[in-house]
Amino acid sequence: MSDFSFGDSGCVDSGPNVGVVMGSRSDFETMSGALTLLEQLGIAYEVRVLSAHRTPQLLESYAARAERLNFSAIIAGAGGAAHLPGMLAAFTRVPVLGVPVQSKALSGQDSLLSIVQMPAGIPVATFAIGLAGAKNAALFAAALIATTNLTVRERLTAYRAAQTQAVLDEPFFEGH
Ligand code: RP5
Repeated sequence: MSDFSFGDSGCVDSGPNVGVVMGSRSDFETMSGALTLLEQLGIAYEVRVLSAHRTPQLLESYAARAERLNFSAIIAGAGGAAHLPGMLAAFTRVPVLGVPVQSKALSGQDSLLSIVQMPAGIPVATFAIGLAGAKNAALFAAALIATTNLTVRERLTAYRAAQTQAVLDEPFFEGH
């Protein structure tokens, strides 16, 4: 299949810590924002294309696998009638971080509302539409891992410090 369907990153600890899933190959450009950050922070992940609509059985077995492997989080991106994050959350207690992918028909409003409006009982943490959401989902997964992993904590702190410094280094700050 595709080069990103079953990929694992080479990262710190043994085995993937985070699952990154998307409803279609067409979501990859958006979800690559999460992959880049996970790599930058040295967090092991695996990537799969799974669909609530097209591969429902695979979705169920993947949720069980995530629990068996004790993933810290699943980042799930989908567009349109985006049931993937909610269905995954229904099948596993692993925290699901939902990324609404920008759809053509409704610019991602449909994706956002179908991910964020979970009825009480099965939560999905929902992020911004598109690339910003994918990046922030990865940073949020890092923050979850950082509660118990000192290495990731230090990397996340350094990432944020570098981001702050980049703003302070802007020439617009001269004379302030
Ligand atoms: C969703 O349908 C996917 O997450 C994707 O964002 C959207 C369109 O999928 P394709 O028709 O491009 O495969 O399930």
